[in-house]
Amino acid sequence: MERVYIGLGSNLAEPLQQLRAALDAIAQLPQSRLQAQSSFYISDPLGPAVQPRYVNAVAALDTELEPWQLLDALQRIEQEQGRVRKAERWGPRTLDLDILLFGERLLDDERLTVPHYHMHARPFVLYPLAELAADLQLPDGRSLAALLQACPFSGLERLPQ
Ligand code: A4P
Ligand code: MG
Repeated sequence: MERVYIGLGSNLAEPLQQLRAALDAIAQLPQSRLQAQSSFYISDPLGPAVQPRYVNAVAALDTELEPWQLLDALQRIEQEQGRVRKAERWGPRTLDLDILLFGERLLDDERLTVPHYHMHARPFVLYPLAELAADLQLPDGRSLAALLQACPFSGLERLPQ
């Protein structure tokens, strides 16, 4: 079993329900056990686009799946409930599932970059992650605590459980 952290995000079509449904689907994954989920956090969209606010969360999963199998499974979940997209190109998303960390692995191929390339400076990733693993060390040796110190909580709103 390896410990995986998955980042969840949605800003369309009842984001909270999207994340809850995604967590249910993740809990059903084969050879895997959903161990914990963070609170839900609301934040303004990162990036230039004008779009609704996001709801984000992080899940901790123990799995025997290989990273590429897990990515396939997460993309299936995105498609099943999420990515009913219109023609619009840079629009908001119903569901985004990112593999943040996969055990101690460092991966970089055409499908998968782990640790996720955006996680180090995003409050809506780091703060929910810290709820689940405050003492976490990243495979590159950096501590989550150090990343948090450089990443103010500002703009995040934590929803009550
Ligand atoms: N891919 C590579 N590495 C990974 C990984 N570690 N986990 C590849 C998952 N996928 C990975 O993904 C595109 C490709 O990335 C996949 O086919 C996979 O092979 P995608 O989900 O279709 O694309 P995306 O999510 O639109 O792109 P990206 O760059 O992940 O978007 P971002 O940067 O995550 O932006 N603001 C707030 N407040 N909260 C948010 O959650 N999210 C975004 C999305 C923008 N602003 C936001 C939020
Ligand atoms: Mg993504």
